[in-house]
Amino acid sequence: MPRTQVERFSVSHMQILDDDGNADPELEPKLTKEQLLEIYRLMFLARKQDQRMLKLQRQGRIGTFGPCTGQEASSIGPAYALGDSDWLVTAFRDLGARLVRKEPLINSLLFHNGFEEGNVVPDEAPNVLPISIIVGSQALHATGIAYAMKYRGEKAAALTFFGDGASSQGDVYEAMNFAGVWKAPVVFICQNNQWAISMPRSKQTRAVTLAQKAIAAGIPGLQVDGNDVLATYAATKEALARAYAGEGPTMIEALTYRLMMHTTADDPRRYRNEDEEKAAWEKDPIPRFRKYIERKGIWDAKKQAALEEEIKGEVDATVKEFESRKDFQPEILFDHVFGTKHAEIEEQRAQFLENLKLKSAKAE
Ligand SMILES: Cc1ncc(C[n+]2csc(CCOP(=O)(O)OP(=O)(O)O)c2C)c(N)n1
Ligand SMILES: [Mg+2]
Repeated sequence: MPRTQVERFSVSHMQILDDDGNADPELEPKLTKEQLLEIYRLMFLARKQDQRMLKLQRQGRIGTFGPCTGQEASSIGPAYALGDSDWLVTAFRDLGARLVRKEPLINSLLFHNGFEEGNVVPDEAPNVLPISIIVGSQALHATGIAYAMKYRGEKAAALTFFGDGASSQGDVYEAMNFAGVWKAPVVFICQNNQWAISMPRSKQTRAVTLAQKAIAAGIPGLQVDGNDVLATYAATKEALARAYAGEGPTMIEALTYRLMMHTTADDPRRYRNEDEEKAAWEKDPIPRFRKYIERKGIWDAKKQAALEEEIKGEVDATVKEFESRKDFQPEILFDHVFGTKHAEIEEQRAQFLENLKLKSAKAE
């Protein structure tokens, strides 16, 4: 019997802004001047907070964290596409996305100093899950949330981020596969930043793209220029429209680069060369988007100077507030496990508080 072709697949790539900040007029999303400036501000704020956190960590004033520098477009564009009823489910390098959803800036300092308060998302930050450190697990949470929303008949979606390394985890495939089967309204964003700690993309998988992993799950997959905030926004908007219409999940591979170290406990000079980093800095998403808004005539050097001043003030004030806080409650981690009180959790809380007392008595 001759072999017959039963299916054919392809993966497309989308880019809207070129390296010089020129947009393709046919693909350019319809964002107002205010929205464009808000996106730029958020990108700039995430960058400045990241830089400050690196200094604070080096001075021993906060703990380990994973810098997001270079990934502002792949994190902020998708989050900016969300509606208020949608959920954001992130890993540990998504400060930008969390700021879009109005998580207070101080949470990043609290969380990365080990205070559980940094995990508490206030009511004004709509539908944001705590940071997930377990690589890839958050994809399952997003599918679960999306399935629940579908079950309840809510017209909303869940957006989740994971890395190139996480794309090799079973959790991520299982999340995409189940979301496909259930037609759950999820948008999966794979931030392919070329590195998983010291593991380069070339050794991660022989797959030519990561977007093609969607094919095995039977869901649409697309690759976008992850340093082009218009492309990450537009691709996510499209995926969300499909999700709201009951057409199920989408996976987007956003090509970007981790410009800094994996975390502050890592030294990338031991495993990658400076030429590669230099080339990646040339593709920094922030100057590229700045050129775009300058070309539009809505941004200039004077506005930039004012923004830098304003953001410096905001970051300074946040650090000051963080360092003056003394009212931490280590046991609040037991407060949000279930929606209602649970006997076993309360028992654990009592034990935990008892142990804390013993520890501090020993220390005295
Ligand atoms: C299940 C699990 N395995 C290992 C780790 C340790 N770890 C933390 S980040 C990381 C690499 C993640 O790479 P990637 O998914 O590409 O995300 P990136 O750090 O580049 O944002 C590893 C192995 C972990 N946190 N969880
Ligand atoms: Mg990575």
